Amino acid sequence: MVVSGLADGLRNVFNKITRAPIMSEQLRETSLKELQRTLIMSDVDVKLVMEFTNGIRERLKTERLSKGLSNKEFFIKIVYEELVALMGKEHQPEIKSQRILMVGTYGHGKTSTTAKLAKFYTKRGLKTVMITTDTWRPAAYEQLRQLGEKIGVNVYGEPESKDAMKILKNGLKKYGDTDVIIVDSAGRDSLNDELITEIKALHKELKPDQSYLILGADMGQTASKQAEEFNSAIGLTGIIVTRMDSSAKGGGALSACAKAGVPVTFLGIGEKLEDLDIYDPQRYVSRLLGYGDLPALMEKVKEVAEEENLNPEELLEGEFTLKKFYKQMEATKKMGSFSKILEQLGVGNQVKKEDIAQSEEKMKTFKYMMDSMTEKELEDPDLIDKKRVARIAKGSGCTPAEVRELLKQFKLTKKVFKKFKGKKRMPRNLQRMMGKMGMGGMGA
Ligand SMILES: Nc1nc2c(ncn2[C@@H]2O[C@H](COP(=O)(O)OP(=O)(O)O)[C@@H](O)[C@H]2O)c(=O)[nH]1
Ligand SMILES: [Mg+2]
Repeated sequence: MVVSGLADGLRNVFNKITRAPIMSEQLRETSLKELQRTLIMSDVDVKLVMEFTNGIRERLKTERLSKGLSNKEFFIKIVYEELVALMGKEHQPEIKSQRILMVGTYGHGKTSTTAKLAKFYTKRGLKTVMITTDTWRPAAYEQLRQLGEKIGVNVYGEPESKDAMKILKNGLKKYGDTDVIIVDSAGRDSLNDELITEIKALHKELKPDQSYLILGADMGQTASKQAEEFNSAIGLTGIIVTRMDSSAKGGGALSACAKAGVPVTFLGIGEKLEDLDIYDPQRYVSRLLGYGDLPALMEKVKEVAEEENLNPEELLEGEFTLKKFYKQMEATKKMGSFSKILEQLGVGNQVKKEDIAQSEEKMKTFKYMMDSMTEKELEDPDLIDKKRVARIAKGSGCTPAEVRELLKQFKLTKKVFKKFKGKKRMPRNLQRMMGKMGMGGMGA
């Protein structure tokens, strides 16, 4: 997908946030202003842009900071989610027999997209035929015939005929029982009464399962007007936005379609027949931001935050034992992978890879040692004298020095926890602090 002004603008905003020491109110406001400017420049409707930033402000006010996320990360998460929402919903094409009517004005890629879709369904094992009812363009039939030849798909047309309805009827007579029937209709320079009458008649005859409007990304926000007009004429089931690879107004077109209430189903992303993407706003936004698999990463962030499920209050209850110490370390380890994810996003603290590897190694040996301890020792490590250290070392295949290190780490951590004990409310960032503490202590 083309790196448009939208992509550059968004990346700039995110980079500024990443580089800033903290997420100040000022940074938040300048970021929101920058986002507005960038979206408007990409031809997103001003009203939509205002709703977008107001939505972000509202969420920042009302939503609790997610577990384990810093203010910066939280901000970026919300901006990302709102951008995705602005661009509409994900499409899941049904891979089954169906009739598709392609409509639109001239030159937006109706004919090429007809062939792209034919290739799409053929590849998925469905027998497909293309029928062209374009009696307006002299070479319409020839264009489709050549495309059909390339992908081995039958094409029906009557190059000499001027009667679109008749062509459709004949085509259906011949190919009516084909799994997927795609009808490429004629366009006009603009949507006029004549075109509406024609596509209404074709629509009535074909009874399509899908009626797709083909729009070039260069339409930007004016896409919504055409979407509304075609929609009220024949009831669209979807829009295919083409030339996403060569227009900076793609964001405007996509948000306009979402606003018009007609789902975007596919994207044309090039001139070749395989240049067709199933529409997925998450993927689109991720690409804009330059994060290849941001949705996957966000999913991981969520998972880690949930899995972590570490309740600091619970850790503080009663005596701080080795078991609790281990639980805290495990959380720390997850924090490690969490930091790694955020680092990939470009927003996390820089955690050195060696630190993570080292701490994971340590976690393993700590675990072996703890497995060699008795329940009593785990509950009350003060019991562990020199003799017991030797026994634990032998049992776990570690050195006595390593066992002593574990006990030392434990005592240090216990001390910190004692400080918090009795305090009703934990500092919000205790988990992060514990994470850092654990990482630092173990990695050093
Ligand atoms: N770069 C790019 N060009 C496209 C895309 N879709 C169609 N085109 C080009 O747009 C031009 C018009 O396409 P065509 O299918 O004939 O449009 P129609 O008049 O709506 O049938 C052709 O040169 C296509 O190769 C796309 O997604 N990306
Ligand atoms: Mg055409």
